[in-house]
Amino acid sequence: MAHEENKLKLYSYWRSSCSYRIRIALNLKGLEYQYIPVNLLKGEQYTPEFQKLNPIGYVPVLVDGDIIISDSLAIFMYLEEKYPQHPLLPSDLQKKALNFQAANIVCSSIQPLQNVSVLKYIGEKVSPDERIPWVQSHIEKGFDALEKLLKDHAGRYATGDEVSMADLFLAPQIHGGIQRFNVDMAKFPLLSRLNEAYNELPEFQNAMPENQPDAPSS
Ligand SMILES: N[C@@H](CCC(=O)N[C@@H](CS)C(=O)NCC(=O)O)C(=O)O
Repeated sequence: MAHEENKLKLYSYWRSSCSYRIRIALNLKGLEYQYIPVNLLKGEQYTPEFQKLNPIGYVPVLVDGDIIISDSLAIFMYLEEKYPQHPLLPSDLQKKALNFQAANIVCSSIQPLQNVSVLKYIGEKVSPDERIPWVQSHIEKGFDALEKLLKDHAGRYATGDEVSMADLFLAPQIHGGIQRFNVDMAKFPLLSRLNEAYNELPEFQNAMPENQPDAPSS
C-alpha cells in the first residue's frame, strides 16, 4: 500500500467538473491518490498557499512528487504518458483527433462559461435570474455540436466501444448539466445514452460529486 506521503495528491472540489475528469482518469488507471479539498464557495482558491500551486486559482491541481500540474487537460496528458496503463487515447489518428475535439468543446466552449467566477459576475452585474438561462444556452449549444460530431463514431462510449478521453470530459459535463443546471436531456439522445453507460462504471460512479469526501451530507 502506498504511504500517504508518496501518493499522488489531487486538489479538488466535489462539484468541480474539471476535477471530476481527473478523478475518473485516476480511477481508470488504478492510481491511489490523496484527496485535498479546496472549497471554491469559501474562496479557498484565492489563498496564497493555493495560488502558489496554481496562480490562476482553479482546481484541479495534481502533485506527483516534485511535479505540480494544474489544468485538467495538462493533467490528463501527463497521466496518460506517465501512467500508460489503461490507455485513454486511441492510436487511430482520426479517433484521437475526435477525442481532442470533443474534450475541447467541453473544456473550452462549455465549462468556462459556467465557472463560479463567471456566474458570480453575471449574478452581480446582470441579475441572479440570468445565471441559469445563460449556462443552459451554452451547454445546449455545445451538446448540440457534440451530438452531431459523435453520431457516426459513437459505440457504447463516445468514440467507440472503449472508454477514452472524450468520455472523461463528457461525463462530468452531462452530470452537471442534469444535476446543477436542469438541462433538458430529451434533446440529446446520444449524450443521454452515453450518460447511462457511464453511470454503470464504478470508476465513474466513484468520481461523482456526491461521492466525494467534501460533498455536503444532505
Ligand atoms: N481549464 C481549467 C479550468 C479549471 C476551472 O475552471 N476550474 C473551476 C472548477 S471546475 C474552478 O476552480 N473555479 C473557481 C473559480 O471560478 O473561482 C481546467 O480544465 O482545469
